Amino acid sequence: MTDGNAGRPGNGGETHQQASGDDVRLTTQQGVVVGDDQNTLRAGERGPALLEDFHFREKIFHFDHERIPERVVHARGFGAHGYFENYEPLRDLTVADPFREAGRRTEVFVRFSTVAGNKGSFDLARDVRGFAVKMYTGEGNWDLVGNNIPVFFIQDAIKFPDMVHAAKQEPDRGFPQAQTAHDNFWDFVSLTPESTHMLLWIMSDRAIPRSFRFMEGFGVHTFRLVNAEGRSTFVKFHWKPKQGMQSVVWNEALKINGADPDFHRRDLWDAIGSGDFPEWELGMQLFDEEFADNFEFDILDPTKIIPEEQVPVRRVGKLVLDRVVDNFFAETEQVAFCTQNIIPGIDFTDDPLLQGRNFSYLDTQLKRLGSPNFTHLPVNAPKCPFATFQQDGHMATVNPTNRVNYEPNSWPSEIKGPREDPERGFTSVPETVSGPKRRLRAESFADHYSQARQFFASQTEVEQRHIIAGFVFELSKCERVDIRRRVVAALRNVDEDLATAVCDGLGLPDLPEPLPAARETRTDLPESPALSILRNGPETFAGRKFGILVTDGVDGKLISALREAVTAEKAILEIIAMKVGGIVTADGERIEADEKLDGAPSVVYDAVAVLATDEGAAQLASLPPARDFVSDAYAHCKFVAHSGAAALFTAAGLTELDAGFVDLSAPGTSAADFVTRCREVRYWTRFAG
Ligand code: HDE
Repeated sequence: MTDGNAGRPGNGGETHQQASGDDVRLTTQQGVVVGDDQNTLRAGERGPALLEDFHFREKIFHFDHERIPERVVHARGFGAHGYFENYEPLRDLTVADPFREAGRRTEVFVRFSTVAGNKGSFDLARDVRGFAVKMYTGEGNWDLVGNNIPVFFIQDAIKFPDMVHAAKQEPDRGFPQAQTAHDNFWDFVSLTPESTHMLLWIMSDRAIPRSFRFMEGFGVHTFRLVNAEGRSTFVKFHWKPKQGMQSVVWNEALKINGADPDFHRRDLWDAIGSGDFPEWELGMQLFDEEFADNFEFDILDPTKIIPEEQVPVRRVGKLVLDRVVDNFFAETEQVAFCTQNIIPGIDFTDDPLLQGRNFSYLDTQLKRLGSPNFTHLPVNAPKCPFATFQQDGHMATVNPTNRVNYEPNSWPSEIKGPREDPERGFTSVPETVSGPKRRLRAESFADHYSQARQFFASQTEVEQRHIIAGFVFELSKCERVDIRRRVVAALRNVDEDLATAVCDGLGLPDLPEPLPAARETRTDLPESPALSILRNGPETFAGRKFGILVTDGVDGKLISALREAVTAEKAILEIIAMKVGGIVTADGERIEADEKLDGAPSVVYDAVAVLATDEGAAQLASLPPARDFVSDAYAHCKFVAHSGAAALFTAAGLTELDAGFVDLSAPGTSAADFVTRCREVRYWTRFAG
């Protein structure tokens, strides 16, 4: 017999390929060949099931235990493998293994996630995205467990359970799912002024990214790099997407969640599968004690950034994701990130949030994965040599085979086992710490509004209006008027125009008095253009998705011209038709569709085209999904190419087409020029609020 179900986890518990072939027989987990997998063993034709049916019992037993607890936060995520490639040696700064030589590659596993939703929630929640990177370095695993937003809601880890409870479903009713648009969240944050800066970020387009590929990542806390002399340099880590930044608009997010709840994971899967490997550059903001002492805010405060204009981001290498997982559960679900996983050359700072995280992540893995041996799982195991005296425990698969399980010992060298190494081993920066033992929030953490103001001021007008709309949407879902008022009262400390616009959007009868502030808001912080997505918009349409809605009888040459232009731009093209079987062009050529119209609304594309005959357009005009296709494309400021679609536009109420609409059959227009315009991604001139 061949390897059957290949049910032989090796010593490392590696995943295995499901065997297949004509002579592969189904077995139990004990290797006994199964004779009948359709019927339970029973007494009599219609009688009761028998307890001795070991195959049935094993099968059901295993099924009953398939689930493990989902992560308490960041439950919904998607992972991929890749590598980090270092640009130049950073030996003056750090001894950390990945940064030692130019061109050095380190294997990585990355998991992106939303925070609040359960495992089965939709991808386009308004939420922070996790950006967790595990680097399997030559000197141990280094986990940089970051987010796509560089600040956080709270300054002390002791508030994390409250913050997360408030954000997630309300406990009596178990909803709302994956959204902060409810009373508990806004009640908590409006009583927690330190969250204000983060609120501006999550009400901005940063919280509704177009996909994981188009967002930045941040380590959030200040860390340290340590060189061979023991000199330490402060560092903040950034991930910069090579694809550029891009977000959806909120109305699109709402619709995408219905049309394709897996929008982000599908995007990553498809991009990697098609060989369009997403890339980010690792950036470092490097600074010393002197800068830290003179900076306007405390570098240990995780509700603050250091503007890039003040400390530039040095790009030190690139992250490439080039392999999807073989098995979602084994890799994406079982991967265990721990902020405490650092390597020689990198060290923590006393950021109180980071200190608390260092406790939480190890603890939570035991709950989730059920055993202290979760490091034996292939996705979690280091890829460098490792040797410990740790043993036993549930599901131990890395087991000592000789007599010695302690040190010091005096056994001969063949069996004495590993020893510590003061030269090469990890050592902490010998920072001097002293002070009275107290529960205290540092005075240097007390300014809660100045950087929120700076963030708002650094946005384009379009982005500012999105932020205002975000606040209005979420607060309109709060039942309690006093909570809405309290948020507006806090926003008055950020920016009067913002507060007034939100107040107006909520229809409050009067502007509430500002909340008392521990520190007066600084109005002198300069704008930081790096904080805006639109000011740093992509220069290319590469990696984006273009949808063409077509009908029978259209000019095949128009489709070919668009296909050519989109492919030349390294974007993806999909054909949408009334039937998935496709259409027949004027020349009699059959073109298969990728999607049927009502399964492919324009919200899942970055730009669209409608190519129809008069008859086809009249048919489309009678279909609600077709009318939505164009009216949504219009409302979401998309570029639209068209030919012969007038009847559809009229039916959708689009009587005056603006410059974002390009008639491909008009003289002087070309598919190539149109696709070049799509590099702007949206025709914001149309934006009416
Ligand atoms: Fe997390 N966080 N976190 N967090 N976090 C978890 O660990 C926690 C925070 C982040 O894809 C948990 O394995 C505390 C900041 C990511 O597997 C848990 C505090 C940042 C992921 C936990 C924070 C993050 C997590 C839940 C406040 C950005 C997903 C499951 C002190 C820098 C990792 C798990 C993955 C996951 C605790 C705040 C990022 C419970 C106590 C700030 C990306 O341990």
